[in-house]
Amino acid sequence: MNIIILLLLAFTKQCISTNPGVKVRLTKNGLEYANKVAHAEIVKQLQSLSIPDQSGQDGHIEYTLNNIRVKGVTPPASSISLVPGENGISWALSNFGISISADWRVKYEEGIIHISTSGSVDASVSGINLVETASFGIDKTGRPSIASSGCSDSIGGVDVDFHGGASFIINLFRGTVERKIRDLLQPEICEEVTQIINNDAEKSLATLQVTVELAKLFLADYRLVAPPAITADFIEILDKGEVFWEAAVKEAPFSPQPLPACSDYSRMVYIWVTNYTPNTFLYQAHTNGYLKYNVTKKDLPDDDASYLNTTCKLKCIGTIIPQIGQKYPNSSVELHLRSTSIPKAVITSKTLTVELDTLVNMWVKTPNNASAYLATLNVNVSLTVEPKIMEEKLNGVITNHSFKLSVVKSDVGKLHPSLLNLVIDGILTVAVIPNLNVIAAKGVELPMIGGVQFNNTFLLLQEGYLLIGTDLQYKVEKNNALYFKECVYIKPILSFSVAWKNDNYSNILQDSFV
Ligand SMILES: *[C@@H]1O[C@H](CO)[C@@H](O)[C@H](O)[C@H]1NC(C)=O
Ligand SMILES: *[C@@H]1O[C@H](CO)[C@@H](O)[C@H](O)[C@H]1NC(C)=O
Ligand SMILES: *[C@@H]1O[C@H](CO)[C@@H](O)[C@H](O)[C@H]1NC(C)=O
Ligand SMILES: *[C@@H]1O[C@H](CO)[C@@H](O)[C@H](O)[C@H]1NC(C)=O
Ligand SMILES: *[C@@H]1O[C@H](CO)[C@@H](O)[C@H](O)[C@H]1NC(C)=O
Ligand SMILES: *[C@@H]1O[C@H](CO)[C@@H](O)[C@H](O)[C@H]1NC(C)=O
Ligand SMILES: *[C@@H]1O[C@H](CO)[C@@H](O)[C@H](O)[C@H]1NC(C)=O
Ligand SMILES: CC(=O)N[C@H]1CO[C@H](CO)[C@@H](O)[C@@H]1O
Repeated sequence: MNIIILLLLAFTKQCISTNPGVKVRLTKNGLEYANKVAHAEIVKQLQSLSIPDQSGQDGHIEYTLNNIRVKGVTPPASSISLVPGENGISWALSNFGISISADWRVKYEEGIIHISTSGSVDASVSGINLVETASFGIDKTGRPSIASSGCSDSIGGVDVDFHGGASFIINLFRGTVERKIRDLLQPEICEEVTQIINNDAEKSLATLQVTVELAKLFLADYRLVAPPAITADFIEILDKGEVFWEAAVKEAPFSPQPLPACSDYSRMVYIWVTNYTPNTFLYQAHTNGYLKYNVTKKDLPDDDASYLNTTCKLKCIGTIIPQIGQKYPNSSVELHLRSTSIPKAVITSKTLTVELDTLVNMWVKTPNNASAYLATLNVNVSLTVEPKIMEEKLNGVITNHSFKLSVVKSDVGKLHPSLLNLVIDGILTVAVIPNLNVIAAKGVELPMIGGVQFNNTFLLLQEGYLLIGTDLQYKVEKNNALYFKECVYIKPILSFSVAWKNDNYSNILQDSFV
């Protein structure tokens, strides 16, 4: 269930547009898988259940209950279903049972009467059933909200058997005690569960992290643009999916296009990433002057270390464009690139390309460390990117490129376009693209929780968006239990068992003793 809750952590600001930049769909298959994982985790946690000592006082009666041992647990059967009418999900647990034994001591003091008696007790509760429905909404901050919209429970049987002390008296009233426990426990279960959903679960959703920092300068906004939508077949989370400049958060002047309907439910999870997300990144990067890059000899791989030299035996700028080599021997060329217009990511059913118009200033650094201006070019580049899913991240590799260039200005005479093309192609191939690929290979996190792996994953290019479909595989690692400790849906069932620490249950015990 954590998977569901944290899927909500997916990609938002005050919702200007209702079209999402990123959409996440969790299908019935996904829900069933989440239920399976949650159930296995419940069983595991119930096996190591411990209940702390209890004590209390009521008027003249003082009691303690210690050394509480869990003797047996019947884990509940569990199922999760979608409830479109309540815009929620419903969780059903059935046939949960627990038996404990403990030592008890009761003191009664009134005036000159002092009675102290002690013994042990065996108690069991069986056939506990629970159906809880929780509805989803959206809060003012764009985070999902949750509220209980229905709960019912029943208890099959209660069995108590006291030994030692004045047990023979108490046991005379066993039937009464058992009925009393059942009457007190039964409404408490739903009360407790409702409180967990309305308080704990809501609190944990209200503090969900909904923005993620990228490259220490950008902020990916994961807030919701609409309440989570629950249909008969899936849960859908609509995220803003916008990237901001962290130092000056400002809405991009364009909105996501609507996504076409999709009736594929075979995978557990589907994620749509529209071109809005990369385009808002490119918009912010350009308008905030981030798309600047100086290519110097430091950027060259060893094999091409002399490419920017003006003097060399074979192939370098100085031999490709002889007038540079002649005017500035033994020097090194630098290219200062910056974007001149907002770059665009274009997704079609065949390719993902990034169109980038740049201005390139060429400088030369002479042996006495002076800088001299060479020329200014317009270089408009188109990069073909192949998107990939690796280790649950979306990354890419630039597989092809093309560009158009024109000379804006030259201080080294007429520059021959075909030779310049050769130089720029060389710079792109040996310096710019390899460096971009290093960044692209790092990948971006998909709106998905930790602790799951993808299986049977596909990635599809469509007009205007990427579609990722995948099954999930819960990673069986020790510290994964952590995720489920946080899991609000596990709590209700555990609370049945550990509820004794709640004062209300102390009352039950007390009443039983009385
Ligand atoms: C590129 O080099 C120029 C001149 O040395 C410098 O002013 C500029 O800040 C550099 N730009 C980047 C992005 O390093
Ligand atoms: C290229 O220039 C650098 C100094 O800028 C020099 O160390 C290196 O030897 C040169 N490479 C070739 C092949 O001439
Ligand atoms: C370039 O460097 C070489 C080797 O250091 C030197 O022999 C040559 O004279 C230099 N050329 C000029 C024009 O400085
Ligand atoms: C060249 O200038 C840079 C700073 O512009 C400096 O860091 C470097 O040490 C200088 N190199 C030489 C050989 O003077
Ligand atoms: C790479 O781009 C060039 C120029 O646009 C094109 O002719 C070529 O077919 C492309 N190659 C591949 C493998 O797509
Ligand atoms: C590159 O794009 C700019 C607009 O960003 C345009 O003015 C220029 O003509 C283009 N240059 C080439 C060579 O296509
Ligand atoms: C991945 O999916 C295949 C095909 O459905 C299945 O056989 C395999 O068990 C799955 N792997 C894991 C680790 O779940
Ligand atoms: C019925 C009853 O006693 N309810 C109490 C349960 O415990 C909470 C706090 O522990 C009280 O606020 C309720 O009044």
